[in-house]
Amino acid sequence: MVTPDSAAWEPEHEEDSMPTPEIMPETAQLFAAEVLAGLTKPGQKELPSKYLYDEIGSKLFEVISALPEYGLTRADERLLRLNAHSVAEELPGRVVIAELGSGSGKKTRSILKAFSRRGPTFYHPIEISATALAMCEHELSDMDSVSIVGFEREYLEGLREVAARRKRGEKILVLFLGSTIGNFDPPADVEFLQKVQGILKGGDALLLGTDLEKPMGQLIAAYDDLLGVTAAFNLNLLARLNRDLDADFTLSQFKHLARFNPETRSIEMHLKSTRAQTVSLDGGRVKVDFQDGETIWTESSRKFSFADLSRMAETSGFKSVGQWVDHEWPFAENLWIVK
Ligand code: AVJ
Repeated sequence: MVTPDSAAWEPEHEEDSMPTPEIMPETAQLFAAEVLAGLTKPGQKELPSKYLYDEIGSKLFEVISALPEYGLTRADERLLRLNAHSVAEELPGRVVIAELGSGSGKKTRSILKAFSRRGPTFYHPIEISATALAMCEHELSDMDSVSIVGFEREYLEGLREVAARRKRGEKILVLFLGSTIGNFDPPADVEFLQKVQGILKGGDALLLGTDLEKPMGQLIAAYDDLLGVTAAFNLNLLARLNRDLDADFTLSQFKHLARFNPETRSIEMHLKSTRAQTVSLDGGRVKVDFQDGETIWTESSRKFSFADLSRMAETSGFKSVGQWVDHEWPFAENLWIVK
């Protein structure tokens, strides 16, 4: 794992013997700042969904992925398993693989396998969650012809690092799987893809996993499962603020809510305050008032149409060269090349 050169970051320790920190110092500052901004902003309170994935959240997401109601991860994995070779065929030559949000690393295996048949392969998972990064490095450590160098960074920062290390003649393939792009509300989705494109060069590629539109009932069931795992995943965000930001949320006074927003065609997760209450953060230095029934918006998960996908490729400077679709759980892998 590569860690930034920061004076605050115990430089006297060796990287290998160092315990994996939950969060880097500058990442921790951004975390506190973004949480505060989201909870004190006028109107709809919100928390960035990227903070759902601390150790407990990452593990709960693994469980969600195994639930019968939630077919997204299995569809993603199926598509990659069946089509990894077709993806590799589209990208001849030397290819370095960078992944935005490594997750557990499980679905990446088939892609790495397809590329490593050609020879030694470099893989750079980029993650702000130390837990997810460690899970991924562990999961893939048996792949002898794959060298893993992970970056505990924000996506774009990590990708810039990968691009800066590029050797002559190498192409970069960026994996952005699991429909994480659906968590970026328009126009942030296209703006993000434009930034990715801007870091890359002509001929580099993006493999983008996108969840497709499906009946609302199926979506509600997937994001409000009967066992309450998604509810726990969502509520854990408040537990995390209690742990990491010295907050005092009473978890029993917030309720998980999943609702479909037809305007944005996304499933939204909220945490609803079941009474009027005041919560303190930072050991009492910050107070946040909640009205009875007021919600914190914690995630949007957009469901895409094929028209959305072609428009997104076009406006972000990519050319689509392949698309693979799962029909059991409508989902698409899209292979785009930088124009
Ligand atoms: C991992 C971002 C794809 O949006 O479906 C699962 C996260 N949230 N259940 C999604 C999630 C609630 C998930 N992604």
